[in-house]
Amino acid sequence: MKSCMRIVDANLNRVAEGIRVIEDFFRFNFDSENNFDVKTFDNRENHIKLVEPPKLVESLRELRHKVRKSACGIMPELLTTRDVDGDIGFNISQNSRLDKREEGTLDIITANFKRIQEGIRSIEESLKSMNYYAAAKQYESLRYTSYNLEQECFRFMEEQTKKEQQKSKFPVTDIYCLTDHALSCGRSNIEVVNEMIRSGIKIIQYREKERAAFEKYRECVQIREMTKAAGVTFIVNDDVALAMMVGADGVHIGQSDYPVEGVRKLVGQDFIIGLSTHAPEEAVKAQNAGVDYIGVGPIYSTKTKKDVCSPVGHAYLEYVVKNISIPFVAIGGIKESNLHEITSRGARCVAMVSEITGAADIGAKIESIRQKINLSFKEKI
Ligand code: TZP
Ligand code: MG
Repeated sequence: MKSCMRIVDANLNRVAEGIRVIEDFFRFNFDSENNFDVKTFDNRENHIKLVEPPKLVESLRELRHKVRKSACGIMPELLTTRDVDGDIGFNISQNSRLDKREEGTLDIITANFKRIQEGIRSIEESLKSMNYYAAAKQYESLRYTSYNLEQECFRFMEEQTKKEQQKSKFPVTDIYCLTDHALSCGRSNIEVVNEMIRSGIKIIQYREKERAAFEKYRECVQIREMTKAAGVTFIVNDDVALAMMVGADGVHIGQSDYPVEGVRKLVGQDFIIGLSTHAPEEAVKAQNAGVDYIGVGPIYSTKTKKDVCSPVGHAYLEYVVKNISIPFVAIGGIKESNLHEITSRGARCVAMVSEITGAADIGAKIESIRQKINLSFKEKI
């Protein structure tokens, strides 16, 4: 009896604390209407009416109160049997790292819902063994409430993530392709771009150093048509005017080009601006200046870019993965053979020039790289 009371007491605290963690998350992350778009919460595809954060917080709060209240009949016994110092679980928990969370709030929400459900189940069983059958049934019903709430919270989070991804002008994708006629084994940029699009590439940059302006313009007009028809994001390297003239989606500039603030004035808010960066200070500055994505590199030495600085190595990539929240692409000397060194460090999007434009079979190369990237993400999960 005493041990069952201790189990109920410990689990009441565990469950209420678990609820509080989730409650606080929804309360403080979505504390104003600016942080979530109420109008979009009608998920028409699945005919599910999404529950908004204020209502979720209210329901969580109600559940927490019921968890506490349903045990008020045995509260005196619970407190007299409590023996924190005698709990062998404390030392075990202090010495374990099983509760270490991956970064990200989803992990915290998941773990705490599991804590709530497991805790309630434990309360139910102990109450039953002490013959508090009616109370056990009350807890059973609270456990079912928590299953529903878990689903509602996750639906909301999923929708929120989708919205955020849509807000970002940079596509969620794995490979960022660039052109380079000199490294395309005699194929034209148009042929190469065509292969890239056929292989499902979602973002392509026109990068051509050795061409006259008019020739570049002609190619870009054609690539714009092709990418538009395929729903592929089209970026032009270096030349803001050319990017705007051909109606590209964005421009990619370097550290010694016109400053981001100036370019933004020209291109407007809806245009993508990408910026090459080589060091933490440049990444932070780029993020603050409102660029839409950064290039991170050159990771390795490369012959493709002539005016290139020394390789930045893995340390800078690791810095960006950890500290920068805007999209980024790793670039410079990346091949299928060293790809794993990049993706295993958390890079989601990899930019390659020669490895893809120079491949005998561009489609097969992309497919093979893509498979390796997918495998690497699965390893991380
Ligand atoms: N910016 C930094 S390195 C680089 C650019 C455009 C060239 C990358 O080419 P490759 O062939 O993938 O090494
Ligand atoms: Mg440049």
